[in-house]
Amino acid sequence: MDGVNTIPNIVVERCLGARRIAVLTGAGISAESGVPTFRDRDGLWTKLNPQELAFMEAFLKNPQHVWEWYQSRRKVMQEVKPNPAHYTLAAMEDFYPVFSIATQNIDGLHQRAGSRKVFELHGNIERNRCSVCGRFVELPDETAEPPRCSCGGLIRPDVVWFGEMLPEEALDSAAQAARTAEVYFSIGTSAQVFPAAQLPYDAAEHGAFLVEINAEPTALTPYAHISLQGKAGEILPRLWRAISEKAANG
Ligand code: BJW
Ligand code: ZN
Repeated sequence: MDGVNTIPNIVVERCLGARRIAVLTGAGISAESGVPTFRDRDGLWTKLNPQELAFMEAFLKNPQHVWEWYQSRRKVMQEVKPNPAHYTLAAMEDFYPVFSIATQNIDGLHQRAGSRKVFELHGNIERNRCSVCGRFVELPDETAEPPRCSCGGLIRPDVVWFGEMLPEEALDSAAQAARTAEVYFSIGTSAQVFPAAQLPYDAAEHGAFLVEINAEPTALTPYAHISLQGKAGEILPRLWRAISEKAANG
């Protein structure tokens, strides 16, 4: 089995003593569902150039190219299913009085696993909006090229590209959750993309016990109180089992 086998007692204790838990997730939590990550060994950005795909300038220069990439990723994301990491977080939400997930993922897998309080920091690939007036538009799955809005603007996926602001309400809610959490989890993110990557630091600065769960060390690792290295889909269920057993047996 990969990674840590035993969950350190301090993590179990801190989780048991907490009423407010907040979580940041990234591409790594969906990797075991079959959604590609961005920056690790087989990540998308090792094969594809983000400058050509994840900037508004790229979309305006070659809308068809960007549209086709998102259509192919939509197909992948519609076909995959949540994994034990998503389901564990959904179960935890039922246990804690205050529990929320800020996700950088656009795949909707947390909601499909049953999580209710999810702040989508980078949008959702299932939605489309006008790149000029912002109007949301429903489109058939097989739409082969980016249509035009009634205002003349090109329709784009409702995701956040580099240089764009994050949805204000989601970011504010995520920041508030980070500042008030007693335990903060950073799961499956390389912690390189801001402002999302700032959240765990803010949480720790405001007194949260910071736990990282990631397949490999990241820039955040030295700042985490505990860093659990391995697959989220294995570590999270193990952690939740340890918490539940301790809660039952004292
Ligand atoms: C596992 C695992 C398993 C694997 N279990 N773990 C210089 C120039 C231009 C901009 C900037 C700049 N310097 C800073 C900026 C700002 C920029 C930024 O931070 N850039 C950095 C890269 C330097 N940020 C922005 O531009 C943001 N907006 C912003 O700041 O607005 C203000 C502003 C306005 C004007 C000018 C400048 C600033 C927006 C960021 C938008 C990011 N968009 C993307 C694409 C979204 C849509 C899509 O998916 O197509 O979001 S990029 C991509 O990265 C995607 C992700 O959400 C995001 C984060 O990636 P994540 O989730 O961390 O994935 P990975 O792959 O990096 O890491 C996965 C980890 O999981 C790895 O560590 C694995 O080991 C691990 N793992 N399997 C556990 N089973
Ligand atoms: Zn429009």
